[in-house]
Amino acid sequence: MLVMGVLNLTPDSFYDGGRYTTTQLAVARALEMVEEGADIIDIGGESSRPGARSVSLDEELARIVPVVEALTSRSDVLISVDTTKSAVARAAINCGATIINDISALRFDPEMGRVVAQAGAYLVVMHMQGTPETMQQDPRYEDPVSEIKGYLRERMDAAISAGIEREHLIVDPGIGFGKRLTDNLEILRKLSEFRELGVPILVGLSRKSFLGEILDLPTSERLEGTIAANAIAIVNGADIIRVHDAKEGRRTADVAVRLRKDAAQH
Ligand code: 9MG
Repeated sequence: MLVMGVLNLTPDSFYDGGRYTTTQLAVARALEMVEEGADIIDIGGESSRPGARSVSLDEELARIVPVVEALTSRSDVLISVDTTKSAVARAAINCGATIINDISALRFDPEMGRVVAQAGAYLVVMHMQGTPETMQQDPRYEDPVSEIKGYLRERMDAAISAGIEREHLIVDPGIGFGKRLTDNLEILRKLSEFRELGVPILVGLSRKSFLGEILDLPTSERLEGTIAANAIAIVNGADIIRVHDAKEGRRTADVAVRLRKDAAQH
């Protein structure tokens, strides 16, 4: 069970945007999350929030590369880079990243599959209905879990055709990416069905708006909701949780994994 700590180097991400404005602040936060129990640091330079400003290649490189370089020189933690651009992925891999978290699942950049394959890196294949601009415009599913599984199977096949090893794939149902509250709840309830895909399952629930809808609280007040949802996700089969709060994520994971093992023995 792995904990992936979120590090957004963006001015406009929905929770931690604007906090890590220098390489020094960003690396300090990454090292703090490692101390708190994060196994992976997921570094992002472009917000995927609906309506977020798109970022040029040069700007994204300038945000990501110095932090990946500095973190690699200070820690052995696994580094993931949250990008849809193959040039950013290539540069990040060249300075030590081993996981590419591509929310478009290779749809936005035709070179991405080849770059990940040639480097022997890992790829997170996430489901999103549409694009970050359109995804929350009246999303609809007849059967969310089977439609999302079908999409993930198709994108896994695209990754394998590009030369990425099946063993290097991680799937993610993309909580909040083109989903209503009811869809997000159904995905969490039936998460174990994604086991059929035969690769690890990552979920990102941390402080997301579906928790705000349930609690009627802003992002700053969604930690307890995040902990509850992550515990359920782990009991239902998640292998990696993506969190802003690494200490709480680690403790949630340790308890939920123990509960999952205990339930399997009885
Ligand atoms: C970048 N990003 C924001 N939310 C995410 C989620 O749920 N999963 C993944 N893989 N990436 C995410």
